[in-house]
Amino acid sequence: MYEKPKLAFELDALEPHLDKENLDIHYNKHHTAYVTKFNAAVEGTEYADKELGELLKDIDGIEGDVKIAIVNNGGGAWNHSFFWSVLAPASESGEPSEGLSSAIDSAFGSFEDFKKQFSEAAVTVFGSGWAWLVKDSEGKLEIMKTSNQDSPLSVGKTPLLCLDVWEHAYYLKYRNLRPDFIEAFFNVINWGMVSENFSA
Ligand code: MN3
Repeated sequence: MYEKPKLAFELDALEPHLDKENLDIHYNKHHTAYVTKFNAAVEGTEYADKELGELLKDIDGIEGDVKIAIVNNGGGAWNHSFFWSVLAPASESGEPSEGLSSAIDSAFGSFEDFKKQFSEAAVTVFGSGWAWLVKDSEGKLEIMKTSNQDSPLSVGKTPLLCLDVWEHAYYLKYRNLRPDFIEAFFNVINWGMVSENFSA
């Protein structure tokens, strides 16, 4: 049984960058739906008591309809939980740790170059999906995009930061202006958590 984590901030705490109404629907409706459907799909199966992140890592060993449910609804449950964890009110956003900062510099050139490349990835996700900062098994950073609710865990990457660019993530406030949503997101990144993810 997967349980949706509580938000570490109030629904209006990311205003004006991420608005309360959209966050409310996103967290309380969309995320809840993924969790409910995932739990229903694995109930009574051998996967019911497995840790969701481990299921997504080992997805190649799973077959049939339950695999599709784990990828789509399990992925949706995990991705959103992770997304909330890397958000923070602008006043608590902080900065990347020294270690993460130098890894960003060596992978992308500078923080500004990283921001540009991450934003470009997020803008160019076609249809629904996510942009990610991940590290590979050797600790090297890269930016990747996934479609729908696919997880970097399923291709051996460790997520450090992500951005949901499904229209449901931003449409109430930003309408068709995904680039404005991406720019706003950079104000409410929980760099403390991203740095922890990097050094873990
Ligand atoms: Mn979403």
